[in-house]
Amino acid sequence: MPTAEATVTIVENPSGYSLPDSHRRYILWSILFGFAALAVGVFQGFAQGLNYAGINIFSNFPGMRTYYQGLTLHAVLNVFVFPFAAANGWLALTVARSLGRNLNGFLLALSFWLMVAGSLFAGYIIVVGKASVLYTFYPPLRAEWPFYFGVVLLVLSTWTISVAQLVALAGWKKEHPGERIPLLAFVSIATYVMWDIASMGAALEVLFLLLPWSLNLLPGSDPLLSRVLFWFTGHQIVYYWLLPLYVSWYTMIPRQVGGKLFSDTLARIAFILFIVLMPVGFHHQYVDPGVAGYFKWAAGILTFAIFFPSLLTAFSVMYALEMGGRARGGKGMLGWFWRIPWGDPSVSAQVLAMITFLPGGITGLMNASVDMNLLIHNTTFVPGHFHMTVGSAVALSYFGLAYWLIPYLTGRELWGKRLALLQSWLYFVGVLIFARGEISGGLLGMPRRTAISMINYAPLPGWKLAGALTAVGGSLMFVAAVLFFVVLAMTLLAGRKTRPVVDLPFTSTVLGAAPSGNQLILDKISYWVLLSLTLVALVYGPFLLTHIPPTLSAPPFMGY
Ligand code: HEM
Ligand SMILES: [Cu+2]
Repeated sequence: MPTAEATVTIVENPSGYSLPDSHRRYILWSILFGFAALAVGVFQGFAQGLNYAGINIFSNFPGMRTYYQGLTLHAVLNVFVFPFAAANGWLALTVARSLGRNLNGFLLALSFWLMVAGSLFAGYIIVVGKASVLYTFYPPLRAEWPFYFGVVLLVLSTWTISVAQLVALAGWKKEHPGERIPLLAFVSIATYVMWDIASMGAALEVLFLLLPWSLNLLPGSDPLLSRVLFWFTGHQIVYYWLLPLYVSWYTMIPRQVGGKLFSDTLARIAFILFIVLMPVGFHHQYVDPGVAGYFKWAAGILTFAIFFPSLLTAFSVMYALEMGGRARGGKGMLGWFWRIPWGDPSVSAQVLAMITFLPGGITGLMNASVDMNLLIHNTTFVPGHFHMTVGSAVALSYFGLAYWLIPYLTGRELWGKRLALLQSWLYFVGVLIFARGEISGGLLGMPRRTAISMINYAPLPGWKLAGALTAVGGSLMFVAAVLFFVVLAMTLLAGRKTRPVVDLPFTSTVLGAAPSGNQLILDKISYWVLLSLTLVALVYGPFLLTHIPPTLSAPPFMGY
């Protein structure tokens, strides 16, 4: 095993960094705000799971008019507000800590309030039943303007954090000419830079097509162009959900399990690939008319390329887990696995999330295959897949992250460690049962986005078992999520005060970054952005050139 120590640290100045209280507060509030959104979202999820077993409880929720209203709320809260707010807090902290340099306090505050305002606008109009357009908001379905306005504010909130990060990086570079960017800052900033490019599609769609349309300033909508712009963002958003947890898996988990990160360079390359391999959104449109086969194949191939950085990640993480397990006495091919610190709820939640991510990733490859996709498109296979990715790899990892991060940010010890452990296992078992139900149902044609408890046609044989498993697994996930919120609330209210606060658990590296030579190019983020934009132009340019100007002729539909 190579033993060369890292030549460049994961963080600048590993000793003595202090986070001003006002910054700490905004970071904490941002993360808590995300969890609060999730708390509301999982109630809807519970109702949706039961729906697939033919049990209708959502009609009894106060103010709930249709199944779609709840489904919109579930997804907007769970995949927009929750991951945006949590990432804003988490990756603001990692950049500040790793550069040893505080982010701009005004921008931190601005980002938080934009998040709150955006959630209020979008949340209000969904709750009053005037924006049941699902989180994909495809025209000609039309929401009232506060929905689109809210979405704009949510995205602006994330861009504000990105600006704050880049300003801090520029300041750091001035004081450290020619030095490598500390790894933790690099991966955190790369995540946001990736998202800055990725969010352009939806930003253009909402600002120039949907928002003016909802204000009756445009004669109609262009469904095809809107879908193309949406999925440009809609694919890559999954990495904006996921990479903040990769930051934890690469730079924190190795330390937490008693191992080390294998290679600084490999980690940087993985994040760079996520920036470069941007334009694959067409793989969500395999069955869309109006998109030529060329685009679909280009997206299909690039999608398989994007699996490569995921394999790099799997390798790095397993290396660290094995190293940690062996250091704790694990022997043989797999004996180390049982020796990683399973008693630490932060570790157990995140490792269980990683395990769930394996079938999550594999089912993703199935979605991405042109021919397989025809079988499973718009069936429950799809939510089966993504509750193992965003619903677990992301959500369950955030639970694990919270188990040390909330004590770090509040100076209060984690309350109910055993409950936290139980919670992570329950969620893990729940999601596997849930996904088994959804996936098997999907293969039998069980439709997603359907109030199946209210249909007036007979379900196909096989849907019954699939639906029951969905409901049982979903209910376990729901209970587990509630337990998480109990642990979180009790930690905030009743956790024992511990001062002094310890540092972030960042890892050291087996193979560190080279301080000079070819590798310096890895840190030139602008090069990778340029490469990414070139690919985007190649894949999306021909479509846009033939499609623009848009045909704004579809009349609005508001049948909810
Ligand atoms: C208690 C845990 C949860 C349960 C029981 C649950 C259940 C469900 C079910 C049954 C559906 C499919 C509804 C349909 O197609 O008609 C669904 C959709 C969805 N869920 Fe969850 N979910 C949970 C947590 C989560 C989490 C943690 C996330 C993300 C972080 C998430 C994100 C989504 C999204 C994006 C959709 C798609 C909505 C759409 O098709 O428009 N869910 N959920
Ligand atoms: Cu995708």
